[in-house]
Amino acid sequence: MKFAPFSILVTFCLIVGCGEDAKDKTVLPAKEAEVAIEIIEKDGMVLVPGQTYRRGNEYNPGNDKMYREEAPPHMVTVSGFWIDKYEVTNAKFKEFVDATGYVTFAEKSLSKEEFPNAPPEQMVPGATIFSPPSDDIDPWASDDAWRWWSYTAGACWKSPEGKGSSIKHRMDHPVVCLNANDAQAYAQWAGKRLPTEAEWELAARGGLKNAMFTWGNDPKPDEQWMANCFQGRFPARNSAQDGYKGTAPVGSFPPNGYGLYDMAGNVWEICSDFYRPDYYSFFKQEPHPDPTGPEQPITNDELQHFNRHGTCPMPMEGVSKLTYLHVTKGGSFLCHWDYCLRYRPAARHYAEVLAPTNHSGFRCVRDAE
Ligand SMILES: [Ca+2]
Ligand SMILES: [Ca+2]
Repeated sequence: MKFAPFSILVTFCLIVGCGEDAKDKTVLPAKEAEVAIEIIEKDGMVLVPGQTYRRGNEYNPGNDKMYREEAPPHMVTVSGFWIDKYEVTNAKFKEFVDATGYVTFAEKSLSKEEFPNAPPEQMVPGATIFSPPSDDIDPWASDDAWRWWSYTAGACWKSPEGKGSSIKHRMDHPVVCLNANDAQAYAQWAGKRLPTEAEWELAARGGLKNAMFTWGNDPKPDEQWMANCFQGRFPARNSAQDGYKGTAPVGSFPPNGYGLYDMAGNVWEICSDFYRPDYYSFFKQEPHPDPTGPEQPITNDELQHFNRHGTCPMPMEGVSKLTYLHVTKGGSFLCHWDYCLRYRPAARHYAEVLAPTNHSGFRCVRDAE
């Protein structure tokens, strides 16, 4: 594998699925919300009432559509909160930058302290960008995700594909190429905060109980794509049957039961919790009130272990013993039915503070009074 300054955030979706036409027999029938949901909206945010719900999924090795890190399911209680109706857009993030002069992580040169082994040419500002090969490859043939990701000099929120790219015609698309600290800085400026994983999943479920998707259990009801994801052969052949090869303008797909858009697909959404794949196995008290994630980031030794299961990045040599992974939820325009069926409320993934990418963004929440 070629050297890259970042640890491999993109072992990404190596736990894989079954044939295109397979329907999962273990999926429960979707229950429609038992009570009609009254959508309460204010200032671009929607109120999610406090409640107890079943978070996560059973992991069944015969069920390739649900992944190990989602198990075991457990009951959590979440206090009421307001959540942004849409992912934060480029336009909104620009307002923040214009008002504050904030400089994101991807716009700064890398430090020798953080990347002691990186060659000088890779110490320049940039981000990790989806760069598919020109010909079909077998994504399962190796765990080297650098076959479709590359560290791209000059890539940042306002040039999401690197030098020469622009957001000029994408102001209503979700902002990308940020890390959790950038997202938190925006949230603070906006008088909000990042959601916890428990809040985010509850909001994504949209009032449905145990449904596989934010809209129910049918992957494509009435032959309609319900989320911006990846169709075709991952990673080289993106047929974009849903209309979008990359990000879509926020709100391009139907909302869920709470009136929230893009809680499935478009971009992954960074949460405040640190990520570890075995976090759900720690829950002994049910329902657990307002869980906020592991107290500490994951260590490099733990990453060595979990990486074998494909649910964590490779640890970086010579860097801090801690790796700052934050939970991301909801999947992105790169999630594929066969390859990474993570545009589901229970699905979990991670974003590295040291490795912003062009398929991760965020939205904010605020406590309900
Ligand atoms: Ca798409
Ligand atoms: Ca999303």
